[in-house]
Amino acid sequence: MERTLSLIKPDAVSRNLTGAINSRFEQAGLSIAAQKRLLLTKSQAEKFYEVHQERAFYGSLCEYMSSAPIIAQVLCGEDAVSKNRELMGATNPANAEIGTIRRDFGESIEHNAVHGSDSPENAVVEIRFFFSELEIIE
Ligand code: IDP
Ligand code: MG
Repeated sequence: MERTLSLIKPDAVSRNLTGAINSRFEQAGLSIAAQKRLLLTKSQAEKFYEVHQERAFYGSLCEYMSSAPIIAQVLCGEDAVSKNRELMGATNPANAEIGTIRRDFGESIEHNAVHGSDSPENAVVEIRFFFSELEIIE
């Protein structure tokens, strides 16, 4: 069993797509081991995305991610990190394969519906950012 951090981003939460996105995870065999709705502060978003701080889109991304509620969740299952990345599709919805979450629900390269950890090592760090061990029930 592996864990990954998933975020349903403001664009998708505000369009009531949480259930539709969660059903993609569950149909693919990923369980939701923890889930909560939260509104990040700008500085929390900056901390979460600090690896991108040199990128041109960093300011806009952090502004966006703190603009409205998100859903944070821990997905759990075999190869959860790579399975979730496959379900998500490419960063830019326009380049994502048909049937992926970003292709079907993303609005733009920034407003692309979901975040998913990109490695098991980063998943541990990202899960710890949002959840205590007590909140994760596999
Ligand atoms: P990922 O989410 O597919 O791992 P990253 O390169 O880690 O993609 O970028 C993090 C997030 O930053 C993306 O999901 C997207 O919301 C945003 N982003 C990435 N590239 C751009 C860009 O060129 N313009 C605006 N936003 C971007
Ligand atoms: Mg990334």
